[in-house]
Amino acid sequence: MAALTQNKSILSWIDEKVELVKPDKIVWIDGSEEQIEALRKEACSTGELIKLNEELLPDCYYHRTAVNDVARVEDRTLICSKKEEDAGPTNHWMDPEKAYKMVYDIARDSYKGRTMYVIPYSMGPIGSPLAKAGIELTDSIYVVLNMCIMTRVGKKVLEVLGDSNDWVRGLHCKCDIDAEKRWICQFPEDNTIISVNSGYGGNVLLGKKCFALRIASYQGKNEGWQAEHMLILGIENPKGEVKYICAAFPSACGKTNLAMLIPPEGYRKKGYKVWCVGDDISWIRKGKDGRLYAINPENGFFGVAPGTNEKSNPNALASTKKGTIFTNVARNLDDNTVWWEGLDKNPPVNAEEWTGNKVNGPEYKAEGKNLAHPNSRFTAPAVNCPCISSEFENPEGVPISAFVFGGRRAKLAPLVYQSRDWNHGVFVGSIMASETTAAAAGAVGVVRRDPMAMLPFCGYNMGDYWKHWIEIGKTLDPDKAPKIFNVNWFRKDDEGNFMWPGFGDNLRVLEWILKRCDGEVDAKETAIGYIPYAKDINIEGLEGEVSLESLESILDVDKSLWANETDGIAEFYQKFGDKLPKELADELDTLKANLK
Ligand code: GTP
Ligand code: SPV
Ligand code: MN
Repeated sequence: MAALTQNKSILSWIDEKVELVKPDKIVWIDGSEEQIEALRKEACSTGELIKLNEELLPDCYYHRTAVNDVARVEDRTLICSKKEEDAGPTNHWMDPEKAYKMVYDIARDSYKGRTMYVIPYSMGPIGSPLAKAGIELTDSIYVVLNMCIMTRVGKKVLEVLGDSNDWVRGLHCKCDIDAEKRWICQFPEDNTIISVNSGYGGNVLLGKKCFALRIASYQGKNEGWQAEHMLILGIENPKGEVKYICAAFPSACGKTNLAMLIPPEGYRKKGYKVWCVGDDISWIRKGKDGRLYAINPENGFFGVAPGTNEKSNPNALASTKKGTIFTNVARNLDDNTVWWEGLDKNPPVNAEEWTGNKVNGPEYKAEGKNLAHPNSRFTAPAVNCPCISSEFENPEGVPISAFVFGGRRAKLAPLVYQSRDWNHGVFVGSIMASETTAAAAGAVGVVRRDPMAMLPFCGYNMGDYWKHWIEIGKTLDPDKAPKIFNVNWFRKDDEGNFMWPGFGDNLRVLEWILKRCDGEVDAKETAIGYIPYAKDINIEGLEGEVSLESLESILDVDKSLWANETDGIAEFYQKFGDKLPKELADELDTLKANLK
């Protein structure tokens, strides 16, 4: 098939890779509906995809990954900078020369008998000053179809790119899905990503975590902008004014849910609305007016299925009703639809669990087993979302009023607190910790440090990344800089129950955050920052779920627990040696002094 571009840097790079992997043929993805439809048909004919009920779920497909390949693999995800120090103590590093040799040896000849798909894609609205292009080569139709939902794909991307060399190289080879030979390598200094032996989302949709976070965070450091693991939502008040918040939570800790929340009834009646700009990644840059602006570089949602239902996230559920690919959920064989834990209380009787075995759903559940994998996902077009923001395609992005950090902490972290200023806010982000989830392979529920929710996604030394945050702050007029907060929807009581209802009710906390940004409400100064007075969080309509006393207890700052925490922070900080910005060391000293 003829190439879709004359760009020499692209053509010569593809030639090299063709020589390496030896495909039978090459197909350029032009972004046309006809081509996409033909690929869906082909994938169905080989069993790679299963077409779902056309009436109930039009244009929706089902896919299963290998059972050993259901999540990101952090210990096989490498940052291959020339110097180990540039990857830093929180990344797995390999010398680039050694890494290229290792993955090329695995990739060599691996496309024999297969097709090479060339996907030109844009992260961000095509032509936006904040957007960037990439080319992904893959031997998987599933990857092509997911990329066509998650990014802007096709000819137009190449037209806008022209002869430029500023694009990210991505080579994905399924190989044999051998977990022992699975590697996800980022070469930030070469704008290159190579992924072998996986077929799971974050490992193979190279525009997402690999480019839009790992490579882009490195680019942002050099070019004066930021790539963050943050959702973007707009909150419209009854006067019709919209303010935007970016929030960073670790994987499977509530970004998609917060980004699309439905306001509680009392708020809806007053005229509050929430608009979703993005659910996972933000690219952020200072605008002409001196404020920070964010775009969502993605074009779809790769969301966690379990727990998504009509009550928790109706907008996400609605987004999955057409043109969606479901991965590793369960199938209802009676009507050829999908099911997952937390969708409803009726697991299908005639079911196929996520690995493909036919089971009786209710009986299977009674044995305590899951029908869907805990990290099963939907890939849904952003345009499907009923609350998608009118600014979603705005090439300039939206102005940010607040940054919110948050994690899953059963104890310690209060429902919400505000930092004293920018540098203290950077400190608050840097000391984030959260219980691990099924989004990455490994143990679940273990508390680990996850600064800015970027632990698995920062493409360079985290100490330099913190410095970059501090430097950005210096360029901002304090009146225009976003205010920085921390939230925790996951505090538990001694019986292990969540103390805060979460989901739509999180708007009650966001309202306090916006009031703080506008200087409309007082707060209590504590050792860790500003905490709301309980009376200032609106709990009207939450009768029976949250009392003023229980609210007070989730807002509580336990000094002895926090004193313990400072030991953990100090130990973590120590890993960074002289890469730790002095500003953060000073903030830690201040916190310790405040806790005395
Ligand atoms: P990634 O796509 O992996 O980056 O995840 P995410 O941060 O978008 O997480 P998501 O919104 O998909 O939520 C993950 C899980 O957290 C789901 O099972 C949700 O039901 C649960 N969850 C989300 N928000 C809340 C909340 O406010 N309270 C509680 N208790 N659970 C929540
Ligand atoms: C995450 O794990 O944070 C995700 C899913 O958003 S993945 O694309 O697999 O990274
Ligand atoms: Mn994510």
